[in-house]
Amino acid sequence: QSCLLLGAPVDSGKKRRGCLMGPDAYRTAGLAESLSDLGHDVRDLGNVAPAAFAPDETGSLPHALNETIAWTDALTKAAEAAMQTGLPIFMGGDHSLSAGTVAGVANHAAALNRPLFVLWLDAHTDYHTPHTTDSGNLHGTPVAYFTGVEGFEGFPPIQNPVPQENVCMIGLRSVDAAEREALQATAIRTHDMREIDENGIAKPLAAFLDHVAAQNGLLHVSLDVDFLDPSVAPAVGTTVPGGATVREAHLVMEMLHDSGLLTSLDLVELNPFLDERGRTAKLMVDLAASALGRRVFDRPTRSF
Ligand code: DIR
Ligand code: MN
Ligand code: MN
Ligand code: MN
Repeated sequence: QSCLLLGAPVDSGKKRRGCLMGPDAYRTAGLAESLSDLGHDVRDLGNVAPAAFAPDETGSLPHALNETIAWTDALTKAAEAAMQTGLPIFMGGDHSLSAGTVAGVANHAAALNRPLFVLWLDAHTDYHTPHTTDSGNLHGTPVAYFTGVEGFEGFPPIQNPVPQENVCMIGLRSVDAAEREALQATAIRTHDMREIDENGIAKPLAAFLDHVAAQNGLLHVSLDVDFLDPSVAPAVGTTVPGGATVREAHLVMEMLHDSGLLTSLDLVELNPFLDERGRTAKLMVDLAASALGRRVFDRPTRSF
């Protein structure tokens, strides 16, 4: 498989800085080498740059709106172009980058006349709009943007909104009141950590993957570092206790590989400034490797 690495050093989606160092942390942790070792053809296309933007006033709400819009514009185009030539892996950068990557991937899927599905692995639902956010942090808004919710004035108009029923969220444990209320009126598939505790993580994922396969869909996966438990992945500004274990996360990635459905991947919210000697960066690299075929033993058939 042809894997394309694109750096997206987006740091405008929240006030705490450091995610701009993410792409270089993934490079340092050996992402390209890990995927090459699996037999993939890997090309690092360097970092995407935002379109020109008017400077944001400090203290404006939402935070850094113009800069985030400029990133959304640039990443939409970069993602759509990259989809023509391989499986893009977007090395973030905070989660506001997914407004652009998913919009671009959705344009590509529409051109192929195939449906796009999104797997959202996150403690958070990121379903705010710029009008409902309490924090003013736009990294809490990308899912609303790419599913076509109104309230994103100034952003590139979404050309191909992802249907609600094509979005599956796993790992949820921090949902703001406005998000919960809005989400409950949607067909988005939400799986909180309690459900994972009760039934395991394979069950909801297998059901979603079967659905994607039945629809001949493309599958974009957005992996937020805070999907993981902070004890194993401390390098993120919005840690929430009670997250996925190392094995739960690898199982998700291994099942994704077995499914053969993955067509694009975001690695988001890594803040290397908060890391412990690169351990979170290395875990994220290992998870990406599992998604691209690293395994202990082959499995003859899907065993879930
Ligand atoms: C929170 C945090 N819901 C907000 N969102 C995060 O600021 O709107 N998403 N951290 O990953
Ligand atoms: Mn997120
Ligand atoms: Mn879209
Ligand atoms: Mn999160």
